[in-house]
Amino acid sequence: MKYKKIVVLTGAGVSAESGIETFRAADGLWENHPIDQVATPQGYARDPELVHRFYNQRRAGLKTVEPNPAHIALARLQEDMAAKGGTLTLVTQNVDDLHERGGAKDVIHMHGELRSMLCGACEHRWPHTEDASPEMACPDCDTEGAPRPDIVWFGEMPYHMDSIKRALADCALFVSIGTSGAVYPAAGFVQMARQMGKETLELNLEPSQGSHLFGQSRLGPASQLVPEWAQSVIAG
Ligand code: BV8
Repeated sequence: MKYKKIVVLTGAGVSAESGIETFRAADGLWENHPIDQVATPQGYARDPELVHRFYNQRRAGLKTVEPNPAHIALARLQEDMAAKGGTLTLVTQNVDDLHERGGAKDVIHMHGELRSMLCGACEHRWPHTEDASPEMACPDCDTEGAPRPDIVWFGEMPYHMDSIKRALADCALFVSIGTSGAVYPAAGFVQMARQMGKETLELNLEPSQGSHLFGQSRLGPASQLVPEWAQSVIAG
């Protein structure tokens, strides 16, 4: 096995062919909402009803989409590597559940998940797949209006950063798939990997903002590039 430990970072591009709109396709508007209205704590404080509606719509959308060959190939590679004593750590900026539904395990959702709610009062988290509203009470501390989408908004600290940094330090190869490299700290992982002497590969539809930082950059749709790459790793 050429690589015993691989870290993969995915972005909205890996779910695009499943029919989930990418973050930047709509030039700064996200399903017709300015980002600062729906993906910042200030936007939530200003209009919690609007923000809950925005996430309800995306959470409901999960029921209408399926994992694509890229999600499935990553899960298979993770399984194959584990069977040979290797590790594929899957870090995603996506808040959808397609990696899990494609078979991936221990997915690190650094920007949170649509299917989870977070209590703003007691920090309790719980699985939530239906609509949410500002009137909801926390099932743990009963505080009304405290539950919010378990999503990392702009200006908030992404989740699991310590585990991600440890995985990057331990890996032999860092692969970035379907991300524009526009949002930090995720966009900075390639720089961290390079500084630690890791091999780096980008699989993306078009050059990302960080393409020049990757040892290799392959352009094309994830549903084609990812299965091809995964096959080359298994055969390698
Ligand atoms: C932080 C959750 C610090 C929401 C998201 C000023 C003020 C405040 C902060 C900042 C600031 N300036 C900079 C920052 C930092 C900021 C940032 O990076 N801003 C950018 C815009 C400059 N980052 C943050 O705020 C982060 N937090 O810095 O905290 C801190 C420190 C101490 C203490 C407290 C805090 C938090 C960032 C997380 C924000 N939340 N999502 C939600 O999802 O509802 S980010 C959002 O962007 C999504 O998660 C998305 O995944 C992510 C990145 O976008 P991409 O996934 O890359 O998607 P995109 O559409 O951009 O690109 C898709 C790519 O796929 C394209 O390249 C396309 O070509 C390709 N593609 C398309 N189709 C295909 C394909 N590829 C292959 N196949 C295909 N078929």
